[in-house]
Amino acid sequence: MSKRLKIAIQKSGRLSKDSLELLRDLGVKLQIQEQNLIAFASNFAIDILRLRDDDIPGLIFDGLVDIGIVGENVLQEHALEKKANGESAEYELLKKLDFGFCRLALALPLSVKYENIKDFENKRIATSYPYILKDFMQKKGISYKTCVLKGSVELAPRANLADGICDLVSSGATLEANSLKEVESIFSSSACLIKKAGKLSNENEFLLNKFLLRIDGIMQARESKYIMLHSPKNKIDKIISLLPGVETPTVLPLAHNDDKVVLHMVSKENLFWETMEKLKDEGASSILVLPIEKMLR
Ligand code: PRT
Ligand code: ZN
Repeated sequence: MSKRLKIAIQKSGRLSKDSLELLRDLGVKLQIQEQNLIAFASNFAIDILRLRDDDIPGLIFDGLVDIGIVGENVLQEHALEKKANGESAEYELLKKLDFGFCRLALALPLSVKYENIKDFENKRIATSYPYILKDFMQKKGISYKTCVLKGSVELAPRANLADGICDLVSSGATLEANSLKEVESIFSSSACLIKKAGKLSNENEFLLNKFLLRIDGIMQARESKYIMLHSPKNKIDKIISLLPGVETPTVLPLAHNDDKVVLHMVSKENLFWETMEKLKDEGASSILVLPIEKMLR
């Protein structure tokens, strides 16, 4: 068993920046050399492998790296492919992360009328995700044909290669730019943290548990806000009731003002302008909403 924890992340692409940022937020100090596949942490026994995202699930299934950060779409596609080939694809999903959000969706040209999934019967669908598509269509009992493309899937209908597509969508701008409309979302995805099956060495298990606790703290902090405001003394309960997910606030006196107090509290949700306006209507003033960097309960 390796003494150093091997973590695989995407080298360059949509998940790279957030993956590196997560490692840095965890306190891992890294010197990245752009051309190097591997980076060593200076303050933990960790090696970071920087790879194509498509290579990460296989390395986890084969137990060659301990931990990986990859999109659930890529993970699921590779797991289904392995299973279709009669091989096992074992891993442990440790955590869904709060970046890389997208969905795999079926889309058709704007000019094509769509009622329900049966409209795809015997149609040809272009995709880079043939196994997730097959799994979905089998469950729906639809026969269809595929056109497997690694890129530029959205161009397939116009090039007469396919009737529709099954591709990743986040804002929908790419579909719109290609005169396509989303008609079914078949798989929701975000980046996730996965581990190879089986036990790690004691040292690595210890390090991983430490990181998992820290990730909880980071994710909770990202969702939470620190709120400070001045409240009329007789409106404290009303004001707290307007705030989402607030725990017991700290109440402090306000210098030279006996009618108002200062409230400090952590809200588990973001605070929208509408709520701030309601707080003001109830007499609150000097409302400050601050981001929280870390949280340990
Ligand atoms: O080089 P490597 O193989 O590592 O990277 P890659 O080119 O295969 O993947 P990359 O970096 O494009 O995406 C990595 C992961 O990011 C994906 O596997 C998803 O988990 C996630 N992700 C999140 C997305 C998107 N959002 C996304 N919008 N991946 C791709 N897209 C593409 C989509 O394919 C389409 O072309 O963006 C276009 C649609 O975006 P919208 O905003 O126009 O809808
Ligand atoms: Zn890829």
